[in-house]
This record gives sequence, structure tokens and C-alpha cells, in this order.
Amino acid sequence: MFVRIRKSWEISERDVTPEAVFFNRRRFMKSLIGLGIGATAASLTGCQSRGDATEATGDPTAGTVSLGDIPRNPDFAEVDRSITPRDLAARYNNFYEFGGNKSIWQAAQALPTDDWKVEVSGLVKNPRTYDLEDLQRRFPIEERIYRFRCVEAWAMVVPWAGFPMRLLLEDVEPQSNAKFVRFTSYYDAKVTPGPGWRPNSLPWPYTEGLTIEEMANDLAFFATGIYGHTLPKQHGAPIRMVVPWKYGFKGAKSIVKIEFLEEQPATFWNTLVPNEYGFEANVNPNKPHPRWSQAQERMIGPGASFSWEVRPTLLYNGYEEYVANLYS
Ligand SMILES: Nc1nc2c(c(=O)[nH]1)N[C@H]1C(S)=C(S)[C@@H](COP(=O)(O)O)O[C@H]1N2
Ligand SMILES: [Mo]
Repeated sequence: MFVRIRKSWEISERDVTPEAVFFNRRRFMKSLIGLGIGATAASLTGCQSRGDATEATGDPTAGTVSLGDIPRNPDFAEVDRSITPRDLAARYNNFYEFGGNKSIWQAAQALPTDDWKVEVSGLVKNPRTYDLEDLQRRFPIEERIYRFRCVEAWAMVVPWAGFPMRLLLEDVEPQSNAKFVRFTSYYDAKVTPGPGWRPNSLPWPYTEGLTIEEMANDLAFFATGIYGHTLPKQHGAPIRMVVPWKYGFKGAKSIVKIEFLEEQPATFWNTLVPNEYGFEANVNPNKPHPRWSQAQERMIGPGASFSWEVRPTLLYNGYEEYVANLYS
């Protein structure tokens, strides 16, 4: 292994990969060598490339389009802390299809978003396949400032643009036996090989799930934009879920399918590590992750993570008044 000196703005390996520790690096290196690309493996493992990608080379929001004047929902016009700078949020991401560290924004540009379709099927009266124009026409877009909390204890505040999931529920009309919803992210092993994530060894595609009641909650949101612009690919273009009272992994990106089901669906993280990533996954300062405390969180900031603002974690990420009734 090479020895390297960490630059001040980098984040230690331990800080950034708690969700990724299960991915077996040794096996990964072997699989790369098997593919005849062993020579480039070192630059793909993340150790070396992380710094390069977070450095100020290139614009991580290039290619996004302004959404113009979007009405801001007055109920979600501010929170108890300042908005995370756009550039920082766009350079610090989890999107494991494209790699196992936070610096995947460049790799994620390979996501093909043309002619996007979202299929809604299963136990609904009106199954539909929406393209982006259909979504725009049917569901008026609004802006909401939400707290966001990753299970890894980093957090941010961002202005999403999109529409409440409830509007889609009303459009497709779930049948009475529909109890759960599964959301599926885009996946094509040719486009998103993910360094080290041998396609067969992980439960791709990325899926997440909610109960119907959770999906109908005021807060549950489909985001098609962020910071007044269309979503950059690394944030889950062109449409992703946002469920701000739950840990970030519940918010599947780049959604292609929504299915209404009778039984609770298996989901990506819950299948991989059921004792660490539960299906419900509500933000809770009093329920530690088996490997770290959830009592505090660090707001994404400039520089190294140890210099970031630390705040106490809020029950349901501060959204108790909206969601506590779901869990009583
Ligand atoms: N398809 C897909 N969706 C995903 C993920 C992922 O790896 N793949 N990561 C999740 C996790 S762990 C987090 S914290 C958020 C991060 O969202 P952001 O990068 O836009 O901040 O996306 C979630 N949605
Ligand atoms: Mo996360």
C-alpha cells in the first residue's frame, strides 16, 4: 500500500465509509485484476481518488437548468440552521452505484437521464407510466427547505423542488389491499459498475420502501430539483425520494419504478445488513447504530469533517409534529 499525507480538507476513511464497510475490498481488488484492469485498481479504490474529486476541479452542478420562480411552501420555508452551500452538497454524496466514497459526483455523470420514465404498478386502480413532462403537467412543483440526516451522522439542509408523494397517490389510487410501496432506482451494470461492487454480490438495483401511510404523510416528497435547479445526477436526477424524518438511505435516487404491494418489500440496505439498517429507519438520537452513536450529527461544511458544525440529533430529525402519530 502507498503511504499518503492527508490534506486538510480531506475526510478520513473512517469518517466517510461507515455504510460501505461491508463491501469486501480484497475481493474487489481480485475482481478488478480478473477483468484485466489491475493496474488502475489503486486509483479506483477511493483512497487516492477521493481527494481529486472533491478538489475544485469542474463544476458539480454543470448541466442543471434553472427552474425559474418556484413557490416556496410556507410551512417549509426555514429550519433552525443555515442552508448548506450548494457546491458542498453537490460534492459530497452517497450513490453506491457509482462508487464507495463521497466523491462520486464525476462518476455519476454517466447516468443516462434522457427519455426518463417512471412506471407505477402493482395494487393500484390506475397503473401509469409517467415521463417527465407528465409529472410536470400533473404535479405542480414547489420548494421546501428540509433537514437531511444520513445514518452515517453527517447532515445538511437543502431546498428541494418537487411535489408531495400524496399527489401521486391520489392519481394512481392504491387498492385497499396495498399496504407498502417499493421504489426502485435506475440500474444498469454496464453504466454503473461501481468500483468493487461486483454486480452479483450486492442486491441491485437499489430499492427502498415505505408504508402507504408514510407515503401519504405531508412530508413525503418527490424531488425533481434542488437549489432552484434541476437535480444534478449525483443527487439522483431526474427524480428521487425525500423522506426527511428518516435516515438518508431511505431516499432512493433516480427512481424508475414504484410498486404498490401487500407485503413489506425487501430493500437494498435491509437485505445487506438487516441489524444495522432497519426498514423503518426513523432518525432517533436515542437509538445508537450498532457501530456509532446517533446522538449528534455534523453539518456538511468546508474543510475537514472534524471542523464541521456539530449539532444534537433531533427525534424524527425535528419533524415529530408531522410524523409521531404514525408510530404511536
Ligand atoms: N440509488 C441510490 N439511492 C441512494 C443512495 C445510493 O447509494 N443509491 N444512497 C442513499 C444515502 S445512504 C444517502 S445519505 C442519500 C444521499 O443523498 P445526496 O447524495 O443527494 O446527499 O442518498 C440515498 N439514496
Ligand atoms: Mo446515508
